[in-house]
Amino acid sequence: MERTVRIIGAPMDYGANRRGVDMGPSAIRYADLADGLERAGVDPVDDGDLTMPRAEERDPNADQPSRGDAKFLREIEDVCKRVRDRVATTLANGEFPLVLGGDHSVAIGSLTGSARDADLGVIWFDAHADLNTPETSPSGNVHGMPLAAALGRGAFGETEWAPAPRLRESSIAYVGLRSIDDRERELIRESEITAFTMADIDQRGISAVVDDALAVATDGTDGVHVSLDLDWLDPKTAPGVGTPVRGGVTYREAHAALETLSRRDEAEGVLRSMDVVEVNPILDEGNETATLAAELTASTFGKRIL
Ligand code: B3U
Ligand code: MN
Ligand code: MN
Repeated sequence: MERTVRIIGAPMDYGANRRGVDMGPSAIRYADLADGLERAGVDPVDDGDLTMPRAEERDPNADQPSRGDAKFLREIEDVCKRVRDRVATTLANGEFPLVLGGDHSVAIGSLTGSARDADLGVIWFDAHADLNTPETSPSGNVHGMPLAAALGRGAFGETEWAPAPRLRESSIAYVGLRSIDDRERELIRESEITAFTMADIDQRGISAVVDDALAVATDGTDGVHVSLDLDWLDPKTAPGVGTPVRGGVTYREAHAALETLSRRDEAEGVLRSMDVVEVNPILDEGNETATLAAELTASTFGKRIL
């Protein structure tokens, strides 16, 4: 039986420092996502977009955490709870949830939903570590905090909605880090998270690194969540992102990484949920970043050259 992939659009930009990522779901759909998924051999079902007020209509500081700074926290909580419930329901129905962001704070919803009824492994493809808490964040932007939120770190630990019930640090692997804040560096070192930086990819090659990330995320877990932040790629290949950082993975490395996941999934069914985030069509050139996002997603579900 074909696998059903349920597309959940979350056009939210409350967590980013620049407007525009709210158009990400439209741009990725426009780039033939559904067609790519069909070619990959899965059955895409589009749930449409969650509705949410525009950021301009809201006060970013209406609801502040118990400590530190986190903008639009009330709005992000509202969206992430809905993403969480959609993701959990999709999984309960035996389908695969694919969340389209939106800024990376939607991952709080994907992670809490996917880790509701399963011990969850995570592979985090990103230039950034997204491990700031409201107390350590240099910006107050929640897209720099989703992993900390899902781990219940700092002020997030006092909320009922942010911590993911069955997510352990030791089941999380970063791939491709290259922009880490000083405080985050300490947090990563003190944590049990496994971090593969761009230097690891340079030295060992992308496939070996992804194999190791898979080993971390599958060890003692029931399934793996893939979080794909498009700023993981080099800005020459993916210019349409809010916070580009030079020195990212190439087009070929990105495809090789996701095909490595796909091959393992084909053999053992390890993948459970995915989000694709931080596509900013305003900053893009000819929708190329959204097109790349759609292609990489198709690769993850098994689309091959031959
Ligand atoms: N670490 C910085 C910058 C950042 C994180 N994620 C993105 N940018 N996209 C922060 O603001 O937390
Ligand atoms: Mn991110
Ligand atoms: Mn990033």
